[in-house]
Amino acid sequence: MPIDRTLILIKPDAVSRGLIGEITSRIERRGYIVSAMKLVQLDGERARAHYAEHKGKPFFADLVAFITSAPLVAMAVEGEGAIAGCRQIIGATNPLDAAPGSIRADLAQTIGRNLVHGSDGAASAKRELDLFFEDKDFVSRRHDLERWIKE
Ligand code: IDP
Ligand code: MG
Repeated sequence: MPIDRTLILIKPDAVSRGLIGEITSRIERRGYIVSAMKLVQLDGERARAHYAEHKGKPFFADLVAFITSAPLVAMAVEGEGAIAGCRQIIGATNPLDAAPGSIRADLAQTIGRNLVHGSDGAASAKRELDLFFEDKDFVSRRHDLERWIKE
């Protein structure tokens, strides 16, 4: 299993509900490592780039309006299988379909306010991380990562 690096966004609904700690905690307790992190409010251009795959869908305009409406937390998360693992922690897109114990099942009600974004594959993770972080933003946490994986 490779060491993945994935982009997690704690979306504006979660930030305004005071869930930065709750969501980060669930990811850290799984053993994944935060290697870059920032609080930022997106402009439309970066929001449209981030959600480019959804351009043309009926919810696209609302999605861009929402994700730019208030600050979000962006973080790079690393760990063995972390792309799929974070998607599991986050749960299915619609909270009503999400597995109990996942963030969306436990803390969200609707698809439009589902609290968290996690990259869905290696290519999208790289593309999305590049929208939020430069090389100099990443801090090596190799020793922490090795400890979690060995134990
Ligand atoms: P994901 O966040 O689980 O990867 P995607 O299909 O990539 O889900 O959709 C991106 C985001 O767009 C979702 O998290 C959700 O907030 C929003 N979204 C997706 N489908 C719908 C929909 O049918 N109606 C409203 N919003 C949607
Ligand atoms: Mg997605």
